[in-house]
Amino acid sequence: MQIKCYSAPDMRRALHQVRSVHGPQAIILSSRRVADGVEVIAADEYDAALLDRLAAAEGGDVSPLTAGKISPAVAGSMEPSGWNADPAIAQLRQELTTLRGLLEAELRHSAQARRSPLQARLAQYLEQLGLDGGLITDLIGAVREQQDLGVAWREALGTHLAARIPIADTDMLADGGVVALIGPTGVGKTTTIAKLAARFVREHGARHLGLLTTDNYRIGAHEQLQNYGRMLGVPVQMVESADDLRMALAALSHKRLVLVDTAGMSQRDLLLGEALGSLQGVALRSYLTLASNAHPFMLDETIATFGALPLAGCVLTKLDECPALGAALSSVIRHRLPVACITDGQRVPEDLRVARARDLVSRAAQQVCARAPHGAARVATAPLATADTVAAHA
Ligand SMILES: Nc1nc2c(ncn2[C@@H]2O[C@H](COP(=O)(O)OP(=O)(O)OP(=O)(O)O)[C@@H](O)[C@H]2O)c(=O)[nH]1
Ligand SMILES: [Mg+2]
Repeated sequence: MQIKCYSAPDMRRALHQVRSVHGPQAIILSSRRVADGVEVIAADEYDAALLDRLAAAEGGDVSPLTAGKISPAVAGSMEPSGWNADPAIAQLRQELTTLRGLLEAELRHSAQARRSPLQARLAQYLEQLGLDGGLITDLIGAVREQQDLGVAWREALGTHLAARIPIADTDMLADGGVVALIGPTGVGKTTTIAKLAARFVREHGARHLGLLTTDNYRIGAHEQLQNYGRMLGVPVQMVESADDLRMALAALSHKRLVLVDTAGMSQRDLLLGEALGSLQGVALRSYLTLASNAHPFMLDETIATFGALPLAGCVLTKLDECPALGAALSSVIRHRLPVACITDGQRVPEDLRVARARDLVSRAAQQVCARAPHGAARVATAPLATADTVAAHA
């Protein structure tokens, strides 16, 4: 059974597409309104099991809707209202959407497997990294035709994935100036500021560092940074407004580096972020802090929200708690957001590293290996996943 999804500005044009591919006997499995029109899922064969389930949910007979039988006038009534407002139908639609996803993935794999078994296996391994589908297709397209899976894997990761990861060309500490960490709640901003501060103090001394926090409206929130500041011998100043911040930065202008910690995401922080970005004559760089173990939707939404501000790059945190780094890598690649540094633990200042594409790739590869407890996957990925083999290829 061939199932395909069609998108068109309206139902009439969607059905035209369905008929031209599957013929007049095409079965319409579902239709729904989407942002830019309608989406229709159609099949070219009768699926008795599926229709039995529909019949059971309807409490009677359900005939397959065929594209040939649907007139343009009726097509309008198939838009998601009325008949499919029924919860049972809504549940079926949900199941069909899931089924569609599974079938599409399966079809993609089997089409690919027919074309090239090696590419199909490579795609399966790349999926285990957590990379998104578009990036996987891109990587597979870039790998040269060859017979050896190991060579293809190393080339896909060491050469092509590594080359696509944007890395910040500025050094958060060595370049000095004013560095602010912004981002959602609990992603590790304050801890990372403390790590950066401790590293800087170790290399340059406490007197060249300034510490500011905008996190002044949550009870006790600033104490976390105050404690770190005390340990390092650097006073922490709280600022309440953009004006405060401007004055504080003017007062700290003789410092080689000023680190600014902010509170978690809220409209207030965004406004403050805009104020940070609009400060003229200040060498300020804002870095978005992203928890690498966050859901891909969350990562995309965060980048979209904070991307409205001028960002110098991002910090990827919690790599130690991230089961598949590919999701975060896919997000920064898709949004072209350079990674400046990574954190992989709670220890201050040990668990902080300057970002390197090869290191990120080999961490991602090692996760695949670690997740394959034994058997074929482990055997296949173990020699591929070590930092040396991937890095050597880059
Ligand atoms: N495992 C792990 N935990 C981390 C890492 N970085 C920070 N954390 C922990 O994450 C928690 C939140 O860290 P914070 O630094 O307070 O996060 P924040 O972004 O400042 O949070 P808000 O100020 O509430 O927005 C703390 O328990 C940290 O110890 C990391 O790289 N790995
Ligand atoms: Mg904080």
